[in-house]
Amino acid sequence: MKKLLCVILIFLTTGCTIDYSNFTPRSNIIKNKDGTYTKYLSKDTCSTLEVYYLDLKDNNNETKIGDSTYIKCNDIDIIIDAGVKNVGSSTVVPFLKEKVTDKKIELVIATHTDNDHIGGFVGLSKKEGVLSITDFTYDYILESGYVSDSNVYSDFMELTTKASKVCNAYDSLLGNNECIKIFKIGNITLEILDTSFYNSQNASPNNRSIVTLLTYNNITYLFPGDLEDDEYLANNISHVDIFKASHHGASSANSTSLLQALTPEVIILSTDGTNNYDIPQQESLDRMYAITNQIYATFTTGTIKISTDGNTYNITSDNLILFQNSEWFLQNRTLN
Ligand SMILES: [Ca+2]
Repeated sequence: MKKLLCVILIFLTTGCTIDYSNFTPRSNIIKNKDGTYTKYLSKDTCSTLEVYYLDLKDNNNETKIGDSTYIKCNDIDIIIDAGVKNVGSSTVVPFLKEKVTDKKIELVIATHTDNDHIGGFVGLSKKEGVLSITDFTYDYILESGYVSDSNVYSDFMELTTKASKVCNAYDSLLGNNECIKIFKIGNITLEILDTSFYNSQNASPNNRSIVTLLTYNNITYLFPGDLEDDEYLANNISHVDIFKASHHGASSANSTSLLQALTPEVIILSTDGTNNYDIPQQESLDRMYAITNQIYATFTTGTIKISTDGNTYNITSDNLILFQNSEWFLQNRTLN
């Protein structure tokens, strides 16, 4: 009783000034029956969901191999990966400054620790990357949980402290620490899919990639990072409409089993055509063209935008050309 009187006295003497400015209603997070969590980034759906596959140009205007995908629905902004350090500063940061009008990125996903995925979060200096944009705030960061000994990884992890919450893939899949498995924007869902590797200490960084599936009514997009050993995923997934080829289209990923499970209508290759790995190789292209002819590569088209109202989708870019009709393909690959 004495304690209660003290609380009342403090309440009265401070003039009842309670600051609600940082108050986040708990009702936007739901615990599911299986122990996982769903978070509503917004209760409202947008009329048009926009997904951009960025052509990652450095400060010499040359495309570099890497991944960066930006998702927008009204004021909800999601970025998946940010390319290497240079393109993060030269391409991704200016792009986000233009697109993220409310200066708040609700969700950042770093699929795995390779430099061509997390370098751009750090940028050319730690003040010039995607996680250091002036006046921007970052609500939630999802990272793979793989502990790398690289400098870019330690710089990236240092910057994650800017976010309100940071979770790894394994905790998200299980609902540990109230980490989120399913993000919702109205009836749009972005779900983390199991790959069997999120808690595997022996798995490579590529296989530790966080895989996410974006669904807006009838239209689906898959973002697999650089996952290479895709048997588990292939056995647990069905058709998607738009598939960002895994590992930039490398033949070490994108198995026939996965492609046959997905039967994608559209495949996006986020690569540069000049890298030392010869990606995308003829072998993986043969597997992809056995499924679909609608394949586009960011380095031949420029940044690709695929927008949807949930029923149909629309693909645009500055130079939209099917990969098989591009100069690069005609000089370097064949349709078998
Ligand atoms: Ca926002």
